[in-house]
Amino acid sequence: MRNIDSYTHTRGESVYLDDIPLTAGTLFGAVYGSPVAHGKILKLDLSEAEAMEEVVRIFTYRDIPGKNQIGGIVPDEPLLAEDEVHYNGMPVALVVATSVEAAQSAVKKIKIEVEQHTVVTDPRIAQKNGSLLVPPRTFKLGDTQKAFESCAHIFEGIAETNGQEHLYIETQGAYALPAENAAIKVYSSTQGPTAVQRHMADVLGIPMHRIEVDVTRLGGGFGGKEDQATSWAIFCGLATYHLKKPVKYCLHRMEDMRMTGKRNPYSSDFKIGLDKDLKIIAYEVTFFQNAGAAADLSPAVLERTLFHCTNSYFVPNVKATAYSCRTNLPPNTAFRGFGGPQGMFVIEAAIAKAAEGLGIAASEIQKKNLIQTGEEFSYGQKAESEAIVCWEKVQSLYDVEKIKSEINAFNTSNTLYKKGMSFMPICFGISFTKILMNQARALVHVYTDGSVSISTGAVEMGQGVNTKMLQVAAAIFSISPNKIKVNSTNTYRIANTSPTAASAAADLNGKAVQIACEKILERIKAVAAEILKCGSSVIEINGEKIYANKEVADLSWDQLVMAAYLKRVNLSEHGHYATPGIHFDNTIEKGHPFAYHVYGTAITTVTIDCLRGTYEVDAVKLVHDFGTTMNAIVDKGQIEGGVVQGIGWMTMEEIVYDAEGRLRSNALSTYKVPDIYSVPKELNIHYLETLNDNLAIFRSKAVGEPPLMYGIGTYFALRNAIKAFNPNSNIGFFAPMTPEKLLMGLYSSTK
Ligand code: MTE
Ligand code: LUZ
Ligand code: MOS
Repeated sequence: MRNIDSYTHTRGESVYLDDIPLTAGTLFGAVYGSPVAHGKILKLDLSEAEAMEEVVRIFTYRDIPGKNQIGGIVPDEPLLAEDEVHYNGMPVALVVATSVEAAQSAVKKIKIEVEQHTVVTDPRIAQKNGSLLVPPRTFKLGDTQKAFESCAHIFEGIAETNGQEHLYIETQGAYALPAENAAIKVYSSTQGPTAVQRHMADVLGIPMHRIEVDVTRLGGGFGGKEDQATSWAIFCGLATYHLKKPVKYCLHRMEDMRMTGKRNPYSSDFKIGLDKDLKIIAYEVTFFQNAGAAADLSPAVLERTLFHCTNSYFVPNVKATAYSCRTNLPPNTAFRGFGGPQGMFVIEAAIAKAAEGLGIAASEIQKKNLIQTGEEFSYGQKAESEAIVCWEKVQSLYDVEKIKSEINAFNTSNTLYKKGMSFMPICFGISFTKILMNQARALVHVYTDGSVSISTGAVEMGQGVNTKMLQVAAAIFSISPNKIKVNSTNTYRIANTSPTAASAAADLNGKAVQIACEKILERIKAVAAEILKCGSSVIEINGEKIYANKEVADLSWDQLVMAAYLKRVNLSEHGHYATPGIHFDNTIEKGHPFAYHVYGTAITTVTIDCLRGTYEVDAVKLVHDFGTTMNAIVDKGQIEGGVVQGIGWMTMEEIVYDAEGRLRSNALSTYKVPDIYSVPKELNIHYLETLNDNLAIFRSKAVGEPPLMYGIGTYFALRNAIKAFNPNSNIGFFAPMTPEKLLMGLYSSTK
């Protein structure tokens, strides 16, 4: 089934925040962000801005009626700076004016005096200074120290990954409207409607039931709106609270890039030990996460880095330590993969280093260490593994031997162009690592004409979750999708939602829809049994027709629904689902945190131009573990988008902050994202259908985040191409592999 939004998307009729018709009297907000990254505010001069005729009011922290606090995991983030600033762009004041232009120009008239303090942008320096957001964490399995003694080969090194700008097409924004009895309705471009509601209630000092958050869809979120949509909504809410007027604020792209956090950059130390048969015996890793100036979601991101630090390999002795380091950058945050990709890059670097040291292909080590069913991850969960199946399927399906010999032939006959290839196995755990977040609710109404409406806590952001919700209801009731409508995500209809994140929205909300539909169906079937004078158990509904004892009855779905209504049967249901069987004890860092894992393997081939340092991705060919996909088209879109986003992170997207903590890559002219030319010339996806039971909705495994990690393969394919040109290149493991870095790598030498 096609994405239900495709019709309105292609006609330009889909409604995003900025498409909501404005109510008369709407005012416009703009935030004044600190011009320096660290210091003490000595003086804030608003006078010139306030004197502007179009300026209605300028708010500072003094205008906050409740708590000046929006920290989610750690309460360490004020909505508006009080007497200190901790990053360039940190909100200091909110201007509200009669037009967008006036608000923006008033912001430019605000003056500030700041006593500047030392700016730290490097997580290793922050760690040395003892500047951590939360205490460090260590995951341990076996005894690495002892194991290293018996290793035939040991390799050590450093690996670094940079951040990544979310670059959702729709920037952050919100629109707040006053409602009666001092309530506020907020349209917000957020993945977490409840987070907006809860934090706004705290900041305004009012109960949550007075705040209605409504989300139709996002023009992309990618994690950037899991936590960081909140402040913009509260700014609008704060102004509405005081002025009793509708207030809207959609960020300009450059404001968004400057003021919001990105994927957490990491710098890491690794040490890997192998035996003579290339089995990885021991792995030690220390992660220095660049968290930025406040915790935001970074401690949770850090946790997932630890969970995925051995990727899809079984390593019997692991010691992984992670530091969440406070720096003077905007608080970094969730981004597709949520720390997983950062952890996986490091073990892939370790394996590449070992392979180069031993003069073999990395795949020799990779394939020998793939995790098997029953083997244990460092956090105690036993694998139900598809790692080897995916790996072997890739070999046979895509004729890897032929690809290898073609690359060798190409590299022998070309001096200024080289090709490289890599294998990238992935393994990603599905569930929020915070157990309590793994719950969801859905509200299903069947109307008297037989049509159905669904509301859930899931937010549509392009990933097609609404289409999947609709499919669930259509399948359970066995009615046409045309009879069903999925509504906006609204905190008055669905309460206490977890954010749409962790790739788990379709599973959690889909199961809640299933539960609600099944309950209604049971009641409707009882009515059919009464009408047809038979037992409920012999009633079946199929394609809107009612069957009793396999015989079609003279009763349609629509008629049956009406009959149920006339009998005063409840045609609505509120379903609740909580993932069973998951647990984690962080005092010992062991448990069973994930409902299941998603596996896959990609082969990537690239060609590099050894004069210019430019490159092309020739092909990404992959085998992906879908369980049993419930929507092959939607899932294909997720894989394609994820792969290209991963390639962008690994090759061209380069976030640059200067020593003063100022973002230099602050526009699309200075920050390169993948475009149509960056898409691999060939992208083959094989749907591995696995029949094992799992906790996914209709056994269709979560697909949102995992494919991003295939992009890591491009980095290593490029590296192999460099080595084909210059085996002595001393290029390290520093992503992204920009053309500049690649060119330097080609002509560098260890000798
Ligand atoms: N796909 C699109 N088109 N837009 C997005 O913003 N976000 C990704 C992924 N795919 C995203 C996307 C991220 S970060 C997550 S966690 C999942 O979608 C969330 O949706 P799901 O739980 O329904 O998979
Ligand atoms: N968000 C979150 C996530 O709060 N917890 C998670 O475990 C997670 N995982 C992936 C993406 N977002
Ligand atoms: Mo996705 S990083 O869980 O929003």
